[in-house]
Amino acid sequence: MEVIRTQTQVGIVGAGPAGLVLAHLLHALGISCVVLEARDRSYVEGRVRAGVLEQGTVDILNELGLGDRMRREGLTHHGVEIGFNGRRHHVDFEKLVGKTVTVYGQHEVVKDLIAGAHARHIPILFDVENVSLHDIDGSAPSIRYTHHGLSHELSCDFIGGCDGFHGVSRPSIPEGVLKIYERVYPFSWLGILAEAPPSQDELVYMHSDRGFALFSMRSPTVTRLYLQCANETDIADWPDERVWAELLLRLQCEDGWAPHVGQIIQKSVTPMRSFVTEPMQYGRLFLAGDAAHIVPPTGAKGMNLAISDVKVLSEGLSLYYREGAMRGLDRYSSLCLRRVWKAQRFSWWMTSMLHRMPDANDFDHRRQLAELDYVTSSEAGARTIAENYVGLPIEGVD
Ligand code: RFL
Ligand code: PHB
Repeated sequence: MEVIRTQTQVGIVGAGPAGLVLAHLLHALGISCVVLEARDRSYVEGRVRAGVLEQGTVDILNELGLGDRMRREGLTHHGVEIGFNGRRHHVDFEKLVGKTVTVYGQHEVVKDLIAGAHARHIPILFDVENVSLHDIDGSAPSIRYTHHGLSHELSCDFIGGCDGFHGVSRPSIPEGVLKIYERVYPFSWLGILAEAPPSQDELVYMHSDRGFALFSMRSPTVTRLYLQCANETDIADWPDERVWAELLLRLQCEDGWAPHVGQIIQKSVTPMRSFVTEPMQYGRLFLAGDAAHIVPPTGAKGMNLAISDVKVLSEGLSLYYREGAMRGLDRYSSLCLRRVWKAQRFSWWMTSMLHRMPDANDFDHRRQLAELDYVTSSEAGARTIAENYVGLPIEGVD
């Protein structure tokens, strides 16, 4: 079959937050790119996932001129609440570390990024199939794919592997090159979106004897809630009434606070995993976001890490195209991994502190309660949550 050959400077696989932000950062630097996405636009724009943006993420979106709707519709949160033994305790980010976070759905970010890409004529091809990477260890890599039944080959200088945990980029690296670090947790999260106004304006991370629950939100009319559940959970066993009954039991507080109940409009089960691949680069392929690392969602770090990775990558590419220097790209993996491991540590720690561990004995549980008591009653304890939750600084390549 005839192959249609095209060329760009950076080929990007995946139109999630990592791939789309990378495309915008490169466009702003005058570097050409093409984004290849396996799914269709409405699927990508409708995928309900993360909701908390660190200040650094908000700054990047604003600097790219993509923050208008986020500034209008996003909710600024000055802290979170940590609950246990029927009481909620406020962790005041603004007071402790002088920063805030913004609650704005990942799929809203993705919609803004795609609309912005169209307005700026940044090419995104949806519905591509049979994506494969070639010559990634040489100086002229390429990406082959089919689109609307036609075969294509995209030649490029570099490839951004932004295709998530199940993509083709990571498996394209020869065996034996990468070291994988992994932990799978003995529980999952059942998440819902509900048409109910949030009953308070901060998130609540609640440890209860029945398991963890999280109260979050998406807008003044939509609440987002999660429940710790068993790994083999079949969503069919969780009709709406059971979900609400369990949420109310876990979240109930001595002061009478509870979430407002409403129509459930989305329900899904997410397994929990910590995963890091080292290095995040092979030859001219750079892995970014979930393609390189996964965190359990308890620390709200996944999308933020995806965006900080591509910020570092764009700086390395900028140095290359401005000065012909590889030094930024050579530091990409080690710079990202320093931050990634700290986010891994925080996400693992929040997960361990807040969930009921199926194999924990009474001693473990009392220690867990003491830890919750410590971080909510000591300023030093609360500050470590605040500093990590709002996001550690993103180091520059130079
Ligand atoms: P994505 O978003 O998975 O995007 C990858 C894209 O690549 C496409 N793709 C391919 N394209 C072409 N060819 C192929 N062969 C391809 N294979 C795959 C996919 O279709 C997809 O469009 O990865 P990216 O960009 O690295 O972004 C990562 C984030 O999506 C993820 O880390 C977060 O959603 C994690 N996460 C959270 N992160 C936060 O920062 N804050 C949060 O509050 C937060 N909460 C969450 C979360 C994730 C959750 N779930 C569902 C896993 C809450 C939940 C419940
Ligand atoms: C969400 O609103 O989806 C959310 C918030 C905080 C988390 C995870 C998910 O830690």
